[in-house]
Amino acid sequence: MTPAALIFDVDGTLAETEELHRQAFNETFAAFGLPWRWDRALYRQLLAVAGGKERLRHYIDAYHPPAAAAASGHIAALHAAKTARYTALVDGGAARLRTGVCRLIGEARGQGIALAIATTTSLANVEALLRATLGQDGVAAFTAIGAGDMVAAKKPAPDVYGFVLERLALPAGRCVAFEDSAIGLASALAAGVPTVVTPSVYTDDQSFPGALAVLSHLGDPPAPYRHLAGAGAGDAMVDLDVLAGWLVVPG
Ligand code: XBP
Ligand code: MG
Repeated sequence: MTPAALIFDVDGTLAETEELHRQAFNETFAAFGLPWRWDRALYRQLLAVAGGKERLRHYIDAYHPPAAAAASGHIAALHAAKTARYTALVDGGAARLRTGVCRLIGEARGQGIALAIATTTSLANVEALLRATLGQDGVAAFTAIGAGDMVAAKKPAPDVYGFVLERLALPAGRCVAFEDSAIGLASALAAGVPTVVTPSVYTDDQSFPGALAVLSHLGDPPAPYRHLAGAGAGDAMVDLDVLAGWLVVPG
């Protein structure tokens, strides 16, 4: 069954953006005079909490960093400054789409298959990334965008997928989600959306039970994916025909 819509996670899935988020957080801490620095090992742990504001709150509560009391009342301001830094990095061309993403999005657009976004990151970040990588009409190519605080509970809760499915007016089982993390997979599966996982630099140590397929990336003709688990052992890239073969026709 050809999918009726493709729903993409953003960070780690469309592009390897987490190092840019980390850089934006650290530059913001320095600009606010906070003696905090998130190195890669710490950031890997902090990514267990989705959403920048939630991650900051968790860091303050769980790690008791210096100046936490003064900073706790300013999480919204810290996060707004971080978003401005992140979008400036992306506007400047610092992010590029992962292998196969542009090809699959182009194929879906060509065949009139709906595209959607389900992410915990802020809407401004999503729009900056889509514009920087797909061009000025990149945002308009997506029928539905679920982002940031549009829902009450972030991933791993299913809310953002529920939000997007409602706007697409499609049943979950006719769509395919693309995620890079265990919490993203949990969110999509809890909403009933079959999910392809392409682990990213910060999630390559996680496991993905219940995924339709786990692949190194979506693949392109000169760069076949590495099959990691589930469907797709004999294929080289994910396209609409391949996805149609993986989707179970509802009985
Ligand atoms: C990944 C995230 C995000 C970003 C930070 O989102 O957890 O929180 O790290 O984004 P996803 P904000 O994989 O769902 O795209 O600072 O804008 O919240
Ligand atoms: Mg992600």
